[in-house]
Amino acid sequence: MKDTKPFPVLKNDNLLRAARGEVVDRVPVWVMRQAGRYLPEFQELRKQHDFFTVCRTPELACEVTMQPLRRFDLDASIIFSDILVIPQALGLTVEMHAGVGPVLPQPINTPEDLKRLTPDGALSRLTYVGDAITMMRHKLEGRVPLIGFTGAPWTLMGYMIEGGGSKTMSKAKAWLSDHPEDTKLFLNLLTDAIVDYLEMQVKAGAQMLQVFESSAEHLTKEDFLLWAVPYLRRIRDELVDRLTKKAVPLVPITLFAKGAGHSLKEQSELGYDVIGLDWTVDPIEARALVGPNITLQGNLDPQDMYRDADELRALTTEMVHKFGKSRYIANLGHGITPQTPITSMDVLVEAVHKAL
Ligand code: 1CP
Repeated sequence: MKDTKPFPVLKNDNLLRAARGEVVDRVPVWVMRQAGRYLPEFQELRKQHDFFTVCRTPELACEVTMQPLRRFDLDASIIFSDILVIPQALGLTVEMHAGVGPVLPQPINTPEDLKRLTPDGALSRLTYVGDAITMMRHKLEGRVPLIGFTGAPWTLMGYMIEGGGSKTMSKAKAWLSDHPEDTKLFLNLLTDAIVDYLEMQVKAGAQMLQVFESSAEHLTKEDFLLWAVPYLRRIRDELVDRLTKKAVPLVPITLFAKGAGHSLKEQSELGYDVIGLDWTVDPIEARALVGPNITLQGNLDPQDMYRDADELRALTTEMVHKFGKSRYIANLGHGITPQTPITSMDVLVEAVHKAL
């Protein structure tokens, strides 16, 4: 039976206030992949359960989501899942291989293969994510907001064609020139599934959303504007439209397009509340490009987490000073890496909170 109890009142809403451009008590901080392999308790749980079993079992997904919050004074939680649950819901097999990452044994090789995808009913195969979100909202007891997320169309298309992660995305990029019309069909199909999925997450209790366009780094600026931006725009516009029509309160949305620092101005014109920056972008230049009405998120180099505490503290403080206290959410410039010393998390979080 669905849990219909009202959610606990939010106590620390600094993340949402920063996203909306309101005054914060302290600069909010969370870390991409904050639940994950650098935590021994995550590794331990993963020995007992397959990756997608964790995603599909709300109790396990909530346990893993909670793990970093038990250790660190973070200002947000992010539901444990993966961007590849959408390709799965569209009918592709996705396996998680230890030390390798996701593997799709029957990728989309040709436009003909798009017929294998099953968009009808895809959302009904993702209800477990909504169930985990609803359960997590209760378990959080209002401590911090809960973020939901999705992969963006180009990034998902890349994994679905390459059959997993790829250093070059060469096969997927070949589609852009060899099959432009089929690429549009593919990206539109993914966009539709993503809008459904995000709407479901908000209705289930997600208080903020992040769209991961992690593979933007493989595209030229011209290709990013052609093959990523229109679909990112449609995701945001259609989601806002649907939620508004159904009188569901809107939540802030973050766009994280890794490697797309060349198009910050263009990103800032898509209607997203927050733009996530990777570590290659200078905070002061980014602010000048996006203007005063967008919140920025980021962007410490994940590699800095391997420095000694004094260096990490100094770099974090310097970063926060560059961004300032208004319209800023502190984070790394990409996911925390598996070998990161756990103690660095405390140094990072404390340095952010003390910087201003
Ligand atoms: O065996 C394991 O436990 C695998 C490690 C792992 C984890 C912990 C993977 C495999 N995914 C996740 C969780 C995950 N993935 C989260 C959880 C919430 C949190 O942040 O704490 C999120 C948000 C993701 C999103 C994700 N998955 C992205 C976008 C973010 C990013 O890093 O750019 C991408 C590209 C993926 C694909 C993926 N899943 C896992 C791996 C190792 C990868 C990357 C593979 C590659 O491209 O090489």
